[in-house]
Amino acid sequence: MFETIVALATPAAKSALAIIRMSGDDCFKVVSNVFTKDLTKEKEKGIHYGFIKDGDKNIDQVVLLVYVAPHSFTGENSVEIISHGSMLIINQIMSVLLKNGARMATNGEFSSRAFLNGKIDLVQAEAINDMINATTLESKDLSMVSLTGETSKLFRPIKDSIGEILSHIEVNIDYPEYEDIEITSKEEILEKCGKILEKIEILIKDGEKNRIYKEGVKIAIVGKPNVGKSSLLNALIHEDKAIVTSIAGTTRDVVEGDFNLAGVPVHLYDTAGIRDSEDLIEQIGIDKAKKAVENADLVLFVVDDSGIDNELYDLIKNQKHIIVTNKADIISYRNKHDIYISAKNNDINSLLTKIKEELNIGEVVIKPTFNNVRQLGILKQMDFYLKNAIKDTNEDQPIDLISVSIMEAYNCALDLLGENNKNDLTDEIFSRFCVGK
Ligand SMILES: Nc1nc2c(ncn2[C@@H]2O[C@H](COP(=O)(O)OP(=O)(O)O)[C@@H](O)[C@H]2O)c(=O)[nH]1
Ligand SMILES: [Mg+2]
Repeated sequence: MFETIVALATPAAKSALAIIRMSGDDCFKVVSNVFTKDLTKEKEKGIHYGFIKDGDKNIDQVVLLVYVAPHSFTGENSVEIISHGSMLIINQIMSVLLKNGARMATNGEFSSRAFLNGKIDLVQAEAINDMINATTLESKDLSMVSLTGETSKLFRPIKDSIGEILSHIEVNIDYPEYEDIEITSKEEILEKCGKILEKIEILIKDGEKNRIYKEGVKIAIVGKPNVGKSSLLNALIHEDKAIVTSIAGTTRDVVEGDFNLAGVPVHLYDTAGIRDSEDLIEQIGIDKAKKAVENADLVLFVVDDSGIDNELYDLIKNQKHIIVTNKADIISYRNKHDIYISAKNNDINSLLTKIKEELNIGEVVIKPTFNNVRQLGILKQMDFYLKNAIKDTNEDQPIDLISVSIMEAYNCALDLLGENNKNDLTDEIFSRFCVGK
């Protein structure tokens, strides 16, 4: 029995129309309490026009989209109320629905129900959330592939073949007197586990390549005061976000900005010139800058013709970094292998190319991949357990020990698609979704 849940699916802001979404066993009954027609008696479910009422009072003129289970996103009876997009109206409709038996949906509860009712698997559910949160087209397109179920389809045969090995091993354990079965099985285990491992490793490799489009990268800009760090941030994000002056110490706080680098969402941190300072406010900025640098995937170490600050360079030299010489427009000499830019003149293409090279950003290949942290983590665990199984088999360990590792790999496979302990696992995942999705 699923309670009837309700949420606003469109932004809580003034707009032409708003969509209030409902789902649950008693959904039609709840809506009928507040609608001009009794939906439970209507033969045609589809689209209905009428008024939402609080008692005798009309609240708004609306259109209802009525979905009958299992033909809805959640797999339950569902209604979408299309109302006028005023917050006053939306709040009134919501409160009259709550008064009549619905309750507010929690984050991701609609998707969670679709999952629990078997309409989508966990990878598809995650894809919906990833798609809503995508900030580049490439990242959205990658999620779209998973949303259609392509990614899960790719993985199911792998899961099934692990299950098959397990059932063969069961025969060996249950009938140990047939010694020749065990000998063939050992070879079989090695061959089959080897093949599966190969496939898993390809999935990990592809996923790692695409992960960057989902997660994005963090780049910190570091350098002495006045070398042009803020100018570089502004040039990269095409916006005058950080204040640029010729006064050293202008940037006190870390200024952040985003841009799209060939489909990869890049998050930039323009740091305060890191130097010893008596000024308390500046010192706080410097501490924050150091933190941003530690967390960065790449550091742009900006210099001008005043040379390198070695103390500062020591701070970042063990991290992935690029030394960038700025103010190329007023510097006449050139060292062959260095990167020269002019942030002020937006002449930064050589740096963009170098960043792509350092972070391995090429053309995105849109194909089914497991590319979020959870999915890749599980694939890596599977890789570990299968390698264990192969090692134990090679060392002639007892078959029941080998089967423990294979069983672990199988459990991981179930986790990946969300077929294990549905309830515990998903609460955590769906809580990251928006309300109304
Ligand atoms: N000639 C020249 N001046 C620049 C360039 N980039 C920045 N500047 C100047 O250098 C000064 C310091 O720039 P700013 O971006 O505030 O440096 P920050 O302290 O490192 O953030 C400003 O006067 C900028 O106009 C550049 O590419 N060429
Ligand atoms: Mg600055």
